Amino acid sequence: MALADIFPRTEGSAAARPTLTRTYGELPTVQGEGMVALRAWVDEIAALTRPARIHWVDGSRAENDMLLREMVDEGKLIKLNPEWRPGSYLARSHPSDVARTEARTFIASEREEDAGPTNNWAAPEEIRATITPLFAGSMKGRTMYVVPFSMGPVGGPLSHIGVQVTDSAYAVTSIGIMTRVGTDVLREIAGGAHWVKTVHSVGAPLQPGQADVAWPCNDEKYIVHFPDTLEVWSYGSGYGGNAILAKKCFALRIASVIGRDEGWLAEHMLLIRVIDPAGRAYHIAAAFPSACGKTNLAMLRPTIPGWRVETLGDDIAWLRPGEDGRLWAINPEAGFFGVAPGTGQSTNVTAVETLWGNTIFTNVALRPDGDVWWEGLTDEPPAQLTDWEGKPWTPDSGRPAAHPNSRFTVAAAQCPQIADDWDAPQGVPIDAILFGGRRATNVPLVVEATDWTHGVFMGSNISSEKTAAQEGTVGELRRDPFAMLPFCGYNMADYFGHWLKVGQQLRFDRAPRVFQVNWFRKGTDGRFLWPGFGDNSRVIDWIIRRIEGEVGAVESPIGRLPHSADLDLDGIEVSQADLDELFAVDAQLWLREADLTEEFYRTFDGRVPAPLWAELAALRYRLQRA
Ligand code: OXD
Ligand code: MN
Repeated sequence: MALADIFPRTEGSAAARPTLTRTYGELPTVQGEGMVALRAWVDEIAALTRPARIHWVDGSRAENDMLLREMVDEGKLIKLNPEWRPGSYLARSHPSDVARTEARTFIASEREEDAGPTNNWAAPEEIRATITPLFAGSMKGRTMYVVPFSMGPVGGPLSHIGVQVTDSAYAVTSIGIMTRVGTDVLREIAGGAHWVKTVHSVGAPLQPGQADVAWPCNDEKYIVHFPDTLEVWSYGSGYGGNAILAKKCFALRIASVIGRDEGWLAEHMLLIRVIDPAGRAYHIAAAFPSACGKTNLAMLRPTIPGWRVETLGDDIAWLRPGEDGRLWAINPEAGFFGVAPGTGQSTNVTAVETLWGNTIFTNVALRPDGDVWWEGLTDEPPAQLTDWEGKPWTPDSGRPAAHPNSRFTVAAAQCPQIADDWDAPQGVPIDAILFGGRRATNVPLVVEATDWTHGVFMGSNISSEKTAAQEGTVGELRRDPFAMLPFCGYNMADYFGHWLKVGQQLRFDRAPRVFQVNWFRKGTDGRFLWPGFGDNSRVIDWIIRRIEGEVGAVESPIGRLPHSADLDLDGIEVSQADLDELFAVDAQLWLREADLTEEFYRTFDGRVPAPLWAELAALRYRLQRA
């Protein structure tokens, strides 16, 4: 069935349909001045993209069920066997549309230097002239959905509102999981709340009578951010961050710009509450580049008796200095859009339990019994599967059954260890910030920054080995400052400066303590030195005892290290030799890292703040004397 036939009762047959855009269903009854501007904008986008009809999304369960049912009827979703996976669906994308496309992602700030050397810059007028003809008529034959959404609880003091227009029902149902969608948001808009404009088209108009495909998209892709007017325009892709514009486009790239102007931070961070055996609660925000275990840490099950972790968020945190001098954080999202491969019973049992039902899977493999599978879900693969491209698969096929970037989309509330108050509007006060990467060499298991500025210096230096083949070669690191390299909406050097400014808003004795962690250090024999996963709670235990002043630390040229006797290693075998290697600081190698930092800072044409250059000089001074 063509999408144009979705609503035959109200719209008449496709052949009889006039070319004029019609509105489907209830026009929102919400009144207020803000609605006038919203309607005018929706009309403007419709006049450009020429959809067959407009659907104002109300966020109701009935509406969601209807969209899912229709996508199943159209062959766009496969309904999974409800006996194994109730309320769950599998989508298979076009093989050319499987990930965020960083090379096609642009920051169109008025001035090139405001995008900085780590972003693709485009002149706003030029890129508008390029993409406007692409959007012209791009929704023909399709429904244009208008999705009002809130990042953070609706009306909350740290929350922000956006509206996405999209011609993808798959995007609508994903946004429905990842954000708060619906009429409450319209009421905020009607009342005058500011909202961010986001426009999405898969770029696959349908001619009258033309059959639709399972995953419409276009070979040409543009994901364009206009930070000066707070807009996002995304064309050609239906996948993840390219299509759920609330996530990376709004909650990180655009929000980082809003945060710069308003004095807060939009970060690529998980958020957890850690509860010690005495019942004391601490909040930790942690930034790791993609594929470094953020979701695993967000859903940690401590191996030390008496400790508990409650999940607050797994990907994005918005942090704002409070009047009390502490840093307060919310997770602006309402769901998890996690990478499936590597998520399994032994690595992240909480995630596996979260996915019991009501989940949209994309590009994972299908089992003959109508359930899903991906590499790492179980140790033994099933004997037979249908792979992510719909082809028969056996363990001998010699290729992965699930795409390496296959995903699950599921409501945060479904996580068995979600904090009861995970969507409290005021958020939680942060006690510690962790920066991590995947480093086989050099970076110790944990290092504490001496103060906020040193912590910002550490954050600006996060890096990860690109592949296993390159591990151990200092020169072949991918720098990913604050894990924000693909997500910072403005010049990263200015962003470092903004971090320093936010620090000045905090009371010196209430600012979060900053730590660098590395679960991935290897010995000279290539073995991981640290067991990781649930045992990372042992590092968190040390961090919390540092915060409480219960343990001392060893001063090193790169920061404060644990006395190895202070790490709780009860119940695990880590030899003294491995511990020594885990915390070894090789001054020569660190001096080479310092050279790389200098090289990196120099790419910003003098914009890196002086206090960070001073940190670099001090680091070199300490290393030369080590
Ligand atoms: C994500 C990412 O999808 O970081 O969260 O790529
Ligand atoms: Mn992420």
